[in-house]
Amino acid sequence: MNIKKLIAVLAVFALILAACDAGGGGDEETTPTTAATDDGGTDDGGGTDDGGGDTGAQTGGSVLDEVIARGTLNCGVNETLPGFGSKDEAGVFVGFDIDLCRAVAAAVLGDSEAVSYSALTAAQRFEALASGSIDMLSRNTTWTQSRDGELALTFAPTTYYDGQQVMARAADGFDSGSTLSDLEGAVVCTNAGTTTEKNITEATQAVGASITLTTFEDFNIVLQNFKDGACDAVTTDGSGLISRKSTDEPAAGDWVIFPAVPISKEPLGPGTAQGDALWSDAVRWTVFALIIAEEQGINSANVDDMLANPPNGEVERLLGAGDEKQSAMGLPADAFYNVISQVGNYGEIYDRHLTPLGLERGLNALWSDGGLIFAPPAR
Ligand SMILES: N[C@@H](CCC(=O)N[C@@H](CS)C(=O)NCC(=O)O)C(=O)O
Repeated sequence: MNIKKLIAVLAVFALILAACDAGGGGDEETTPTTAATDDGGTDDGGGTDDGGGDTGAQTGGSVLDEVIARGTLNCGVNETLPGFGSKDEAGVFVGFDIDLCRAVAAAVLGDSEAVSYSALTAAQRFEALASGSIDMLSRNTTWTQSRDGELALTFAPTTYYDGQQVMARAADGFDSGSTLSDLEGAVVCTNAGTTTEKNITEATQAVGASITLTTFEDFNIVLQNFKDGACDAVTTDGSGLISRKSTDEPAAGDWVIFPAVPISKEPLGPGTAQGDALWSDAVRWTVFALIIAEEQGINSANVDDMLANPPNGEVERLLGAGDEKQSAMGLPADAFYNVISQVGNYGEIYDRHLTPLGLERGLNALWSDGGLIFAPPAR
């Protein structure tokens, strides 16, 4: 373990103690630490470095080297969120966030199956990253300032733009037009260690509604309490509510999601431990490659044709031919060919896991279709 990782681990333990003292288990209300060992501002998702061997932050080797030497990517994921991260009947991890782990393994190792998954609750996820027990986190995690700073993460580009909503029972008089004011006197439940806890407290206070907020570590327990009637409402990312409504609602129409306009911004995406620019660039550019592939119309079915007859220079470079840019990042030249052929492009991943839940592209459409999904050029 290099010195930066050690500092980060100690800082996270201090944060966990502080959170326990506060009795909330949340990560947002902790005190600043000196853990930040950033690489100079490349974690803005905007790609301010040139990808040309930005190894200045490395002192004891990059996680990129560790993953290559190990031959397996350790990825921290969710197992309770169908569509994003869960296990299928055969016990295999599947979902949108799972495919992001698979894409990074394909880019770095040439094998999307070379992933060892760790199922983590929200409260466990940041310690797992700081301790080095996982190489990357891909678990419906919101990019926030305190997670960048106090918790020393580096976020990859946002892969799903979300917002927090509330779900309650139609039988209690709630409908899709309900507002936060209608929660007056309600017991509202969510899981600990999330952005959700603070958002709902601030948002209900702002409209003068008095609620009782109850948190549990595991979202399964949150839902069980909701089903048992101990919670009048549950709140989390809108996508999480839609996911669990699709699997847990007793009968169609029993549960309603409101308010119509989400109460927060929840940009979700993968994260890595701060201070390892080479590794965070590898994860970042894997996400960008998924997006550029969709922009360019490259998918898992036509990628061989695209490589044989690239329609333009960007496709040629992205797939590892011509003046490719992957080698200068410590990746194989064909890293993104492997990603697209084995996992597909961003739109394929979205359609495979999220479209079946009824989640429309909306904000998560490509920028060229009026959405927010954008990547810098592969040049
Ligand atoms: N995006 C929010 C919330 C993430 C979160 O943990 N959401 C819940 C509800 S969708 C969840 O994934 N629960 C699964 C679990 O607790 O295992 C954050 O990063 O704090």
